[in-house]
Amino acid sequence: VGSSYFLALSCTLLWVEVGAWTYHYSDQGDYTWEQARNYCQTFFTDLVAIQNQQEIEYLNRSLPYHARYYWIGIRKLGGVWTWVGTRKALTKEAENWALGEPNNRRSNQDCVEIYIQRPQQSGKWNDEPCSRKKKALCYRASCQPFPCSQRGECVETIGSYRCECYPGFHGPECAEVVQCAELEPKGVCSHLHGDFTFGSTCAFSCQTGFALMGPQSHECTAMGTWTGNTPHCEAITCPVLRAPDQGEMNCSHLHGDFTFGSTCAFSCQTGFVLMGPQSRECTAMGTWTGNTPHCEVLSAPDQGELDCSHLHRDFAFGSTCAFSCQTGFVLMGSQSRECTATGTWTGDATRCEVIVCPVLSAPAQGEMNCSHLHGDFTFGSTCAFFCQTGFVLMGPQSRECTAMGAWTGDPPQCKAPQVMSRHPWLPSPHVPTISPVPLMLLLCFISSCQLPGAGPPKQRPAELLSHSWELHLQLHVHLFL
Ligand SMILES: [Ca+2]
Repeated sequence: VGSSYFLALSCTLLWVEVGAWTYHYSDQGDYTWEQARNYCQTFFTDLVAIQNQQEIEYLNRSLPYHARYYWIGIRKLGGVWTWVGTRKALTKEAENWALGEPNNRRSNQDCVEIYIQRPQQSGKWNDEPCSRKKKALCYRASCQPFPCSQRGECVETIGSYRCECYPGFHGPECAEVVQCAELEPKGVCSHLHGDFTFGSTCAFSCQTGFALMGPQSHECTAMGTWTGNTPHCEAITCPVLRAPDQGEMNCSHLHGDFTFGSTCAFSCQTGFVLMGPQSRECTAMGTWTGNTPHCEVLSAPDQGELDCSHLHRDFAFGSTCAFSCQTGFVLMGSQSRECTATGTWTGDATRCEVIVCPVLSAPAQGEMNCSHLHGDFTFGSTCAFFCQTGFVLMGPQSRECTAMGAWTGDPPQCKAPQVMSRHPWLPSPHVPTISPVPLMLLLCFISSCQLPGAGPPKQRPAELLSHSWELHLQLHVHLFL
């Protein structure tokens, strides 16, 4: 340590230094306890705080004898002996009183001196009135303003200090951080003090189709271990599948039995046909694609027929089945299927779907009454039409959905009576009731004129009249056409 520092201060004080923590005492004058503390705080850190017996022995050996002895940093506060530097009460274990002290003579002994180089009880403490003048025994703290890397408690020792590191830190200055093992698999980590050290946290997640087993987040503890167990990802499982009755199942597993990525293929025994998907896959949701397949005997579809030819054995390898549908139905799926060498049928399931006609509606001022054989407005459906009272149906009374997907007849209409004047068998005021030709004929009949080859007239006038009426009607029809 520099001797210039010693020379600069030696005129006003004496000092004893061991390592970093130094003791100092006033050389020029004596002070009251308050003055002594002020002096110490001004030039050093504070009045000494005696921490152990070793320290006491050291001070008693190193400091010169002074008849009034030295003030130290203990004072009675609220009736309790207190270390003024830390404001902590003096503990029983730390007490170092001289024999018969503290005696509080005259009831005003509230400050503490230390006997140095005294014939008896040297190094011990005595309570004294605070107004007495003694030498100030100071110390300069060794702990820096931000000691121990701010990762520990700085403890003053004789001539030095020691760092009591907080959990997770070590080394003389607590500069070292407790290290944890690197994690595998690597998560998304954040590091407080360094890669995979105390305070580092790592979060884990799994790829699609995998579930994280164990805690999602891990922390490096002060012990250098990670919280929780090592996580791992497991493939998401799907329910276990079974082969269909009269069928077989063949699965391939990517990550584990019936887990994400597993695929199962289905087939049916000879003579049976697979209904449903040929294969299913376990998804990331833990569910299978498609529905449960099952095996069915190859049979004619509803409203259809099956015509099979067998090469070797009934419904065995080489068998071919052709499907057809009844009139009014259309074939959906495979028209023919063949039993292959692997025992499966080629093609897809066959069904017959009824032919659909356009939807009909009732005419205006009318009603419709339909009966459906296979489904609404499909092949075989018939619809009957009616008009409201006072209206007359024009067109067919009923229509039927044909196998061509079309309706018989044209759409009927309900007409009001006034627009019926042009009806052929009703007299109209605007049309002459008798035209010249029938009138002539009528006259001819009435006058008994004979047509060539005809016998004598037998008809009576009434019958003749009805004849003429018929003629008249026919003529009207011609006029309208
Ligand atoms: Ca005393």
